Amino acid sequence: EDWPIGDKTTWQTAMQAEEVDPENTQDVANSIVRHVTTTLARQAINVDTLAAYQATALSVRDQLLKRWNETTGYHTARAPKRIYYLSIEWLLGRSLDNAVLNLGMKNTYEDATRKLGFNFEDLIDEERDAGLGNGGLGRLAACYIDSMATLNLPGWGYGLRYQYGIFKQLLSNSGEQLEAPDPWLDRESPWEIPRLDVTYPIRFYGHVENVANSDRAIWSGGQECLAVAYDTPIPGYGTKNCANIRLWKAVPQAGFDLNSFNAGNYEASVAASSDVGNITQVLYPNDNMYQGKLLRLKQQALWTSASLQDILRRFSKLDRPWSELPDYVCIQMNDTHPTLAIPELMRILIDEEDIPYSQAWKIVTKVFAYTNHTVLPEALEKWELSLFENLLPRHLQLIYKINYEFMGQVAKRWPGDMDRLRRMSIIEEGTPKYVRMAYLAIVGSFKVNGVAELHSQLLQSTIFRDFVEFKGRDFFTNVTNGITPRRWLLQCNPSLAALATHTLGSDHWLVESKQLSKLIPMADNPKFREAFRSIKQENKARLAEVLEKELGVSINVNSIFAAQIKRLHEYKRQTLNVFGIIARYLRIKKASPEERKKIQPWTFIFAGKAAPGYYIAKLVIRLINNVAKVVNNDPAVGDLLRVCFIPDYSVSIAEVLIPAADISVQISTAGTEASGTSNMKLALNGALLLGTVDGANIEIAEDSGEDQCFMFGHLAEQVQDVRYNNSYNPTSLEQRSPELYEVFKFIESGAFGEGQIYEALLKTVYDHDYYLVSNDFGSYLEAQRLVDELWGSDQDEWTKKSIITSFSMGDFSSDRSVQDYADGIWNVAAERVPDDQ
Ligand code: B1H
Repeated sequence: EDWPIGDKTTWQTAMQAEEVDPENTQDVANSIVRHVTTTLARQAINVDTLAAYQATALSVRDQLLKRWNETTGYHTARAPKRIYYLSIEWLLGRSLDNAVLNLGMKNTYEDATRKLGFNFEDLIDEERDAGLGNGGLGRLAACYIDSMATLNLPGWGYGLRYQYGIFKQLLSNSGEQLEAPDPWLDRESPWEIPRLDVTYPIRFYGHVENVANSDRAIWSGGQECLAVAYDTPIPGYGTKNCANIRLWKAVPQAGFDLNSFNAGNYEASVAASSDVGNITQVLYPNDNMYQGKLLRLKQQALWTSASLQDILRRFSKLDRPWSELPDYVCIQMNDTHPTLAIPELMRILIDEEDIPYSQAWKIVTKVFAYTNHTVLPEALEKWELSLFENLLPRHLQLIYKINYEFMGQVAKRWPGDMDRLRRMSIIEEGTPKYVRMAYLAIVGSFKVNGVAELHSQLLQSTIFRDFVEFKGRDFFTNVTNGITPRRWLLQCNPSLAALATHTLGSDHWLVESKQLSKLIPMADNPKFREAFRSIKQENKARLAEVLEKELGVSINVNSIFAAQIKRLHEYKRQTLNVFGIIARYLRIKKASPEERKKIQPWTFIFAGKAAPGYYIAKLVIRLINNVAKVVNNDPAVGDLLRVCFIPDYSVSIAEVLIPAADISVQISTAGTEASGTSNMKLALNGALLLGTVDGANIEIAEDSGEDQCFMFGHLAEQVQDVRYNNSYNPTSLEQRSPELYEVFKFIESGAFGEGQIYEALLKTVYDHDYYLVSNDFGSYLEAQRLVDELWGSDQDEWTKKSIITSFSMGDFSSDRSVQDYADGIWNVAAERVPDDQ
């Protein structure tokens, strides 16, 4: 075959000279030192740990790029159907350790860096987290791209390259959350490849002219800017395949205004261009909470338009008719944030490709699928119509048309049912009017899914009920979330991973996680139990050291480590946890020496951020920290109780915390947590579930067996009634829960700083108690009592349950989730790059 350019032998010899043998320490050292001397322009005498990290990361990046190129080349040649995962959040964390593990080069890199005078673990710690997400939704995208690469699926992610990720959380002396910017790109990221040549024009505002006798319109004027691509290669495990996340940065249109010599307004035009750069400045720090800000709508518009232009450019090169787009392209929408992609694809097909409306709609509705992540009403996106009309006039016009056609179909099916039309309309009538993004996403998609069994059921019986009647049951489906076992076992808990590999005689479980279940019988093997227990103990000791150093709290490593690590939100009920701690504290203080012997030692660990504008969530942080101060310094407590709030929770902190937990605290009000994923990570690392019957807790309890779990609280089906009673047949808090009443009186007495501070927080429980804190408090304490009993009476039995839990989690691998998507929704197949490629 032809060589595309220059002399083939010269090219190939040059490429071979660059080859690094993955087992050859000197090869790897050469590659690191080459970056020290050239890319970083330093001498050996001048290399500190940071520089060593940078050179090492650049060397690993070279390996990734080789695979990236091979994968891209192979997929371009094969032209398979591709999956595009659109997520406004990518919570990647660090990349170095994960990359060398997935490449199978960790040992070589450890050896090479040691020979160069560095400790690989120290280099890992130099990396800043890529915190381009809030919580579960953003981390899910990161796990899914890891699985797409590992499963050899031709998949790309698309998102935004925020200059500032999730804010840095600091704590004031009074225990309050403070927010500081996270300048994660200050020393540049070795993991991103700027593609300054891959840019697309984006338009905002302007006006629309309809073309007579055509569905077309011409949208012009307004403000134009550019989206520039930055790629992050994501290596699969045990394969050459490498996926890609393409993140967009907003920049001013080249030459726009700046080149006009006669404008006489040089400074104003420079200022106007910097305005555009604002668009991708910062991640919105809300989790499960919608905030209708214009800048966020601009982010969504830029991201969806650039991604679609990129996807369509790739499709165009195949030279296939537009009607075949759905045979080559599937777009998965991670929540409603990318829903603008639906009218944007319509706009491109109709206005730019001159395809009639009805034909365009047929194509569009075969391309998109939508994942819903929440039933909480305050999280459902609905944009004020006026905002839309101004910024995206053509898109609004198309949405009107889409809604008009849709309403016509509903009216035909249910003649005269005006209430149904009002309920199902994409446009919410009233003052002001809104665009309901979830409805637009449903109408424009071929499949909609929830993220755990219960959640998918609830979607169908509550917020999307009308749409189930209209679209039929098969239109809605479930794909239970998952987590990557590479990061969340192999990387974060290497000793446990090694024990699994050693006992199974193979590390195949890393790509076939169901294999882990073969280890369940080892729960009956005393030697294995001892090995498992000592690993947990080491992980606890490692965490205890961090807690003592960072928080100055003494830790009893033989206490029950109970972790509640997640965003602060009323529905997640960190309140239940902290009120339970206060009740325990009161009990310890009152206990006789005899009673005291029965109380087991606990260390309660919290970590998580509150949205900066979420007053109640911030009050909860303040309460936790002030309870910690009192409890941790009361000599009467002895070593029976500690409370730790670890500031600035992140993926890297999770990696230290999760392997050390004995108890996983998952206590959301039933029916509110769509899935949860920290529940899976903690269980995989052997923590027993203390949880409500909610989200994926239910499936975790099913798979590990109820015997292994401590479940409590009202069921989802009971919540409505209890809530109704709390509001309309109110009983006093004292009647609902005497234990909680006592806790409240104690808080109000000023035990944790002036009682008034917490008034607004306590009032939410006194009054409506929307999240059933008082209604579940008694059974929560009872569940804790059962934990105490097991821990105190039978450590061996505890370890058995821990082993069973851990190795029953095979089904919660994101490989299983992504394979479910590939088979049940995307209809895409693996395209593995051949080893000899
Ligand atoms: C989840 C969100 C979310 N659900 C709006 N919804 C956002 C909604 O910035 N916003 O506007 C941001 C995030 N996040 C979480 O998704 C669920 O609460 C978890 O239960 C679930 O495990 C996770 C992944 O599916």
